[in-house]
Amino acid sequence: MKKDSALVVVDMLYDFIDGSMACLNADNAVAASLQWIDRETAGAADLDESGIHSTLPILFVCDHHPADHCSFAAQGGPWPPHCVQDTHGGAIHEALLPHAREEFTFYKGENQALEQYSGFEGVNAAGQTLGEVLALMDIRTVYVCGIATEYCVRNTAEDLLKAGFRVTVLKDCIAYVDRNGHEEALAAMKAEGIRLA
Ligand code: VGL
Ligand code: ZN
Repeated sequence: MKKDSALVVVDMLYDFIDGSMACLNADNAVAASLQWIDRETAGAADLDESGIHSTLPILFVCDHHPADHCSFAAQGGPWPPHCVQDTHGGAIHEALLPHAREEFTFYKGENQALEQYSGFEGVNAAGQTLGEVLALMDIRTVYVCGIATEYCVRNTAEDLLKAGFRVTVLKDCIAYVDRNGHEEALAAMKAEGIRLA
């Protein structure tokens, strides 16, 4: 793994895995993401004292909605309630959690009145955006895994590409709402210049 690479894990949160919006392939995507991380960091003598890899920064995007978010059906939106702040459904899957650190965790969808599928402008506890933190670390190549292909994975990958990053979506490490939608989103991303690996 080159020094200028990072992994962005999008919405690997319980509501998208086995909760109110459980997505297809979610269990496989979690397992495959862990395998990818293990493979890419194998042999790298880069664990800091808290067991975090310094040569492969892993950044997490988290849907993080207020209970009356505009995207929920009760407010006329398309989705059931999901990823409500401070609920289990909004928590990162426990198998991935050891890789998460606060300054690399970015929240989106916090504004009641705003749908936000892209993690690019998600903010961490210090108020920095994902885009800012990647730029500060001189990251040029971003690998993306997570949920859902058609929504947050696609929007995040596209915004990263627009911002000038080389972007690779890990196609075995993503889960989706609908299989056809997943295939269409992959084809569209590929046509736009996002790599699939
Ligand atoms: C997402 C629908 C609603 C996603 C988030 O993570 O793709 N999809 N909120
Ligand atoms: Zn959402």
